Parts: sequence; structure tokens; C-alpha cells
Amino acid sequence: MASGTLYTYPENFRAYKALIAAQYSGAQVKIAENFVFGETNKSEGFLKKFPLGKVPAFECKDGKYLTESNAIAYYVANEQLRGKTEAERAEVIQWFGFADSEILPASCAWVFPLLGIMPYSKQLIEHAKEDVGKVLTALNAHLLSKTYLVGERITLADISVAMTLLHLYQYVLEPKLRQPYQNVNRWFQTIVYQPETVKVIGTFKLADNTLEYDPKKFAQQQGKIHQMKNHPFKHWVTLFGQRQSTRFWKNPRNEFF
Ligand SMILES: N[C@@H](CCC(=O)N[C@@H](CS)C(=O)NCC(=O)O)C(=O)O
Repeated sequence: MASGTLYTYPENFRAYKALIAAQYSGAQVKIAENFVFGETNKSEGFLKKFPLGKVPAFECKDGKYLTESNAIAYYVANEQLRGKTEAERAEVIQWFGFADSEILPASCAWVFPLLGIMPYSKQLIEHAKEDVGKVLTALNAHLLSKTYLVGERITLADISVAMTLLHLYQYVLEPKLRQPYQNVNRWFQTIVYQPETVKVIGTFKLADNTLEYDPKKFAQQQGKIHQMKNHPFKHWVTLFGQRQSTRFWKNPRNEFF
């Protein structure tokens, strides 16, 4: 059975994928103690193992090193979660790509400005909402007659896609906005309220209201994040701060995330 150490900051939806998979498979995944984002992952020792300095990162008990959250989740998963047939495994990979390429950029572009961790642009948020609408419409059609994304039981496809939708359901998809996507809502709640998921993410609360942009809150939040060593969103601010003049801002709808 897979076992090893997972490097991550707290409440990282990418790390959740592996942690939930481990709950199903019984894999022994220990979270690295005293991990400080921006420090530990930039240390010489870490970079020797994981040259990009990104998390989540996984140090397998047998000495292998793994990066990329989907690969780590796959490594610690069991056969059921990976997909039982070649076709199912291919579908799982398909949904990994869908989550990372279709959902994630749109989710970040909508939610992060409202959390004060990315500058606000009404136009970009409107584009992001449209993009989120498109992915939810596609998912809703897929889930019309299905309980799970692949096959008849939960797989990594469900875990990966649900975790990538987490911020949307947590911060912006208030009842009126999620109303057109009843199949997705039903499926999402099936996944986040599984006991294995609850053990990792706690009891999830769907958004009652869409988070509103407040310029004062934005300025305060930026200050707070910069001051606090371990603020949960510090890594994003650092990341965006470093890249503000680079390609993301030249083409903010690109596949930055
Ligand atoms: N595709 C990767 C993305 C990993 C990633 O971008 N991690 C961010 C934090 S969420 C990071 O560690 N960034 C540090 C950096 O870019 O220096 C995955 O899914 O694991």
C-alpha cells in the first residue's frame, strides 16, 4: 500500500485530492510538519527533491518523489478510484484535464478578486462567470442520468472535479446562481458529504450569498495577508505579486492556473 509524506499548506484544495483518495484506499499519507509556504518549498533540500518548488509534493516511503496533485492522488488511490477498466482510467484522466484547464482558470478569475487576493476587474469577472456557466452546463448535461462522473461508483474524477469546484460553491454560487445546475449540485453534495471527504475538508457549507467586491476590504486584506506569515492566502498574493507584470496580466484569461 502507498505511503509517504505530503508537503502542503493548510486547506489546499489540490492536496485535498490525495488526502481524500487516501481515506478511501487506506494509504498512509502523513502531512509534513512545520511546512511554511514560500520557505520550506524554496529551501535547498526541498528543491533537490522537487525542482519546481511547488506543492503539493509527495515523498514516497520507497524514496520516489512525486509532484502534480492528480498524479499524487492517483498514486495513493485504490483500483476503484483509479478506474476499473482502461476506458474508465482514460475517462478519469479526461476529467483531470477538464478540472485543471476548464474549471480552475475560470474559478480563480471569479473568486480570487472577491477574496482580495487578485486585483478586481468587472470585465474579467463577467468573462469568468460566462466560463463557469459553460463548464457547469456541460457537467449538468453529463450528470443528468449519472450519479458519478465515471462508471457507477466514485472515482478520482469525482474527487478532482469536486475539489476544483470547491471555491465556487463556497464563495460565489449562491442558491439563485446554482439553481440551473441541479444535477451538478446533487452530485457535488454527494461527493463533499461522503464521510471520507468530510474527514479531510470538514463539513462543507454551500454559499448563502455571493461574496461581494469591496475595495476597502480588498486593501485591508492585502495588508493583512502581507503582514501575516502564515495567512492561508499568502501564497497566492506572493504568486500574483511576483507575476503581475508577466503573462497573466497581458492575457488574464489564459491558462495561468
Ligand atoms: N499543477 C500543479 C500546480 C501546483 C501549484 O501551482 N502549486 C502552487 C500552490 S497552489 C505552488 O506551490 N506555487 C509555488 C510557486 O509557484 O512558487 C498541481 O496540480 O499540483
